[in-house]
Amino acid sequence: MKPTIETGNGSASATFTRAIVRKPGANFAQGLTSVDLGEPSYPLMLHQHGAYIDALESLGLEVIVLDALPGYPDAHFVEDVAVVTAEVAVITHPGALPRRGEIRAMEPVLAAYRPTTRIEAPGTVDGGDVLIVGSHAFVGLSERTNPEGFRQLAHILERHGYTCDAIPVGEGLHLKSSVNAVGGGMLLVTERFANHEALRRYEQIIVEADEEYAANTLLINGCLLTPKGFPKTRRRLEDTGRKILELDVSEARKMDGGLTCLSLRF
Ligand code: CIR
Repeated sequence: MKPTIETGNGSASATFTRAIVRKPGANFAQGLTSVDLGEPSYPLMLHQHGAYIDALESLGLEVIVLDALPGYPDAHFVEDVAVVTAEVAVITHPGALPRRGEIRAMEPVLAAYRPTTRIEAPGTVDGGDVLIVGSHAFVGLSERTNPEGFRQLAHILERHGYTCDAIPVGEGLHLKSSVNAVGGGMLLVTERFANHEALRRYEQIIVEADEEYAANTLLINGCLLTPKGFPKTRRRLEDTGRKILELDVSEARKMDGGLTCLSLRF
């Protein structure tokens, strides 16, 4: 029987025991970004990344910290290179060409914990587009994840008892930029996704337009990690009764990243 599942990138276990993170490289500001929020600071990025690791450890996770990957300034956004469930680690074929080489460094790490399998070209998938809630996977179709990638991923996950839905992402980088699970079968969604057919059966907390970034909130072992600086969303999250940890991820945000993308949890 499949274990009770809250959510993940996702791992299908209710309780995460491990996370993989990668130290940001000194060249992290040369990564891909679509926003102009000022010059990223490497010392501050390292500090915020350290606080992120501390938060994961405080929630009982063993954190595997990989070294920065020379030549891959986005490689600390490890979520995009794999989809890890209780049964399998799917190594993705990232949608962005400059990030494709990151998978070579992640596959042997995950092979120590799970059987691995791969998304193959012409399929592309970024882990940031994959949200697993219970035994259901929502997969964003985005600039990074294409229909063929979805088809391959669904084929793999369905063999392990999951059902899958494809959801067009439209604007925004990934599905999880806009939709995340906050426990108890509840979703945190931006207004744009609130009425989406596939999401309607879930109770929803709707993030207000001026706090959209806070939709990238991460549920770990009953605690919600949420980005610092979004008071209205924080208050709504407090209503769930869950413990809240606020983390400043200003430097990851400058590079289109956030709380979910900085780790693989399983
Ligand atoms: C990229 O564009 O690929 C990186 N700069 C940001 C990736 C963020 N990943 C995520 O949200 N899962």
